[in-house]
Amino acid sequence: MKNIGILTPERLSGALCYHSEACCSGAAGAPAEEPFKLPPLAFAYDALEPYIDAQTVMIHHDKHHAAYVANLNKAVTGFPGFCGKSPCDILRDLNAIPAEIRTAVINHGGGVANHNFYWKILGPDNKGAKPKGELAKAIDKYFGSFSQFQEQLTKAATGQFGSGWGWLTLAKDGSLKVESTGNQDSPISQGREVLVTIDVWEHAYYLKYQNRRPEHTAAIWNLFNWDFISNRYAQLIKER
Ligand code: MN3
Repeated sequence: MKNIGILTPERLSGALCYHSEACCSGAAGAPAEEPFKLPPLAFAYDALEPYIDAQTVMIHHDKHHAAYVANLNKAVTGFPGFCGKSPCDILRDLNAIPAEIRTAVINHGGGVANHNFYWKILGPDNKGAKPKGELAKAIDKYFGSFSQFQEQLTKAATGQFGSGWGWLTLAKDGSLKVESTGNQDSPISQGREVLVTIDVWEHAYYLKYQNRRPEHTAAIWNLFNWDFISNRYAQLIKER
């Protein structure tokens, strides 16, 4: 059984952790491009209506997500070794990050990786969709049923104090876990793979839901792309 930690999400399911391939090509060590890029959205701003409104999607992606990318590029400026690495690769080994920029890279790199993943698992027309195949079986095994899993993840996301994220993660031993993290911390840094996430920073829902976080965490279940998530899980366990 291979260690699941060696898999890169890019290999499994496309550019979950977007970075620039061209950044290493500058002369005399000067990067030709900044190492990290903002992945474009795969859908229109209004595609997630009525559950997430167009203005929220636009500001969330074009301003907040973009700012994490810009700030991550700024943080690593002058530090070699980031070129060609994805934010996920970097977050898997926090001790390898130079101490003086470690906090900035955890915060902004987490912001980049978490949002890259967030936009990947959401999409229109997923209302009523459910996990499929091996993932459906694993959810039943570890949580009892889909509805019990849904209840646990909703509770973890809603109950996260302050800003953060709710997650479904896959541990190295193959078990599934519902958890939450504060700020932009990623379960990737704890050796787990991420499968589902709910962003509970206020910027993710405030324009439409104001202080009503539970309404947002209930509505987002209409948007999860279970085909993508189930395929990703199947690939992750196949490679182990
Ligand atoms: Mn966010």
